[in-house]
Amino acid sequence: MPGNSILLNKFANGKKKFAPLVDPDKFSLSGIRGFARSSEKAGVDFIFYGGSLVKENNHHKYISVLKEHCSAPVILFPGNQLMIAEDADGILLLSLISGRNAEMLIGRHVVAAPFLKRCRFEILPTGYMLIENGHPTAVSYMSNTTPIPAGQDDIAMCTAIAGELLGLQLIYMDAGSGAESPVRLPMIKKVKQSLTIPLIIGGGIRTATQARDAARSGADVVVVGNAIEKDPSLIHELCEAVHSLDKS
Ligand code: 1GP
Repeated sequence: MPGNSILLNKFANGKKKFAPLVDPDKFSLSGIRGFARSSEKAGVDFIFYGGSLVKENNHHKYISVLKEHCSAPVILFPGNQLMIAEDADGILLLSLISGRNAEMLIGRHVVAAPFLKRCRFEILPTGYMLIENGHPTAVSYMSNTTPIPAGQDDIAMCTAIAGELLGLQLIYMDAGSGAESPVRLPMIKKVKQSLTIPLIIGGGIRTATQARDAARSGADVVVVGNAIEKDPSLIHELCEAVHSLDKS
């Protein structure tokens, strides 16, 4: 486990958290600025930064703008090793434990390891689990892996437990960007009950009700990307919906 665990402690502080996801390819520089300002105003807990296929290499500039206008830590959610940007506060070092593609379980990590070792940011070892949602997503195609079937809660639970036993520090269950439907609530509940490490949920969440339900079912962190890209004003209500559970 990395020595410096300020971010990890923040993930594990027992409070419900909201993280908007920025796919840098989908934002102009002024769009990123607006996004950062809205995130600051809404009081988001983290900004996740990345995507399964990022074509531009403007990370230095974009992350500086995010950090200039928002105090929330910026955490890389990398699709590949080209997305390692030192300006971030941390990186989800993803091992795709729902799949059986050795490259995604360990191969890419070997290539990235010497660079990661030199980076000053915090490394968050994360068990990444793709959950099927009705149609193929960019991430299942790009990772060449089959997601866990939507109704197979026991497989999801056992995969998450295996991830924790292997020493991973976070579990991220993702229905995939733009998923038709989010991860089902009974699956979130079952996985959460079996874990002692924080659970991140994302993919296909579009409304405040869906965000609140995911958090209420056990998500420690709720992640939303697409819906905010389409309607940036949503960031406030999504964040408020997740945070409201700590007040009730
Ligand atoms: C994708 O979990 C994230 O990896 C967010 O998904 O873009 O569908 O919100 P959306």
